[in-house]
Amino acid sequence: MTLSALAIAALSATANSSATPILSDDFWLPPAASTFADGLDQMFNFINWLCYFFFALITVLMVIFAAKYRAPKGHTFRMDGPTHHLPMELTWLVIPLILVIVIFWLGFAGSSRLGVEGYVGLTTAPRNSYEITAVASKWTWAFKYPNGVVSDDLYLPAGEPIKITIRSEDVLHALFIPNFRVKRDCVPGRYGMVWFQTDEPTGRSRYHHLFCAEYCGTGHSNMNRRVFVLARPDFDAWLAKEASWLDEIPAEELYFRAGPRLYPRCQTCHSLDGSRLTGPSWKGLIDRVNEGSGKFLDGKSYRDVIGPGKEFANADEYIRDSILNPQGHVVDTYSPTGMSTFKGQLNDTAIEAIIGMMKHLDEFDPKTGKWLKEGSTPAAPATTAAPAAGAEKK
Ligand code: HEC
Ligand SMILES: [Cu+2]
Repeated sequence: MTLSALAIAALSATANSSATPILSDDFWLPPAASTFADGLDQMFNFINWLCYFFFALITVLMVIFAAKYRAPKGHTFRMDGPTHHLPMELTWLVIPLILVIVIFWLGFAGSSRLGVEGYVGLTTAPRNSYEITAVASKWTWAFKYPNGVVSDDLYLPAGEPIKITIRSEDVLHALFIPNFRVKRDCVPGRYGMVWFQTDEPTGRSRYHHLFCAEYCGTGHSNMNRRVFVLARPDFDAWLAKEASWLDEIPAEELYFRAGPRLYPRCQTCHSLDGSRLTGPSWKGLIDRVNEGSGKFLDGKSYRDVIGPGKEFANADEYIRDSILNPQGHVVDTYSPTGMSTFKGQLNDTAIEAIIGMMKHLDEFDPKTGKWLKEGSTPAAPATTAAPAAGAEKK
């Protein structure tokens, strides 16, 4: 699969076909969709116009003076010109000083009268904030909710402060939601935080853009996500549904109903058609494992670790371990740091669904991971990413 085909496949796999992004018709800035966005925009505009003003003033005066005081032919320079002009020096000291103090004060402390939130306010989340954790990894986001739900897209309750704790599983990423005016680095080994409040629900038909704003490798652009803002009751319904969607699927339907919804999390690195991406293709994986023919970086073969009485009794156990503990046995010719663990993100049922999908790979579209027999059963599986699930029964 070429990179662009991969990108398109990844996009179509995560996009809720009908939802459209909320964009701006303003030349300068994206829509202001959080409570402090307007104040920050005013601040931005103030500094911006201040710069234009002084740029124009200085340039115009420079041109005028250059013309007016240009040296005529044969001019000899006077060396006894004025060296000081106190009122003028005070003017160009005091005016910029006042401006810089105003900019610093508004930027640091903010002003409730002007509706500008400063650095202090932006970095102190209200106590009653709704808390979500955003985990960035190459090349996906996992948004974790208090009840254990993990979502690919970000769903938010409208009209209350939201605090997002940010961390990275591997390299430097950055969480950027332009419409909310929030952007924060995800530094490996550290926690970051943004908070904001957005009052207007988008519903499920429109969304705000969310980006990774730090170039983090070839799959960087696969980290675009959607932010849906729902009224509290709808949000609660979505959250409850997400918590149970896997459990509601009968075991024998798991691999084709849940598999394609989980596969987008693996898609940037694992193809289904045999092509080599960051990780080994899933095509033929089960055979490699069953025959024991594969090799690991440390020279051992699959035969050495998989089989009765060995480290893994069977293929399922090995694959499960590869997902929860990718560094345990690294596949030959691949990077030991190529995959981050899915511990805490995929439960046993989810892993069972993925293994089932690997075992029935011929039933899935090798490009998109869609189940090819869709429509042949009354219960059509969802093929979008997990979070779109809530949209179906509404
Ligand atoms: C960022 C890239 C990346 C993502 C995302 C990723 N993997 Fe991997 N995966 C790798 C790499 C690299 C390897 C080979 C190195 C190793 O074994 O750790 C690998 C190896 C594996 C293996 C062992 C394959 C073999 O041939 O023995 C399995 C199974 C696996 N991944 C499952 C998954 C599943 C399931 C997901 C999604 C839930 C996933 N991976 C997401 C990069 C990734
Ligand atoms: Cu990134």
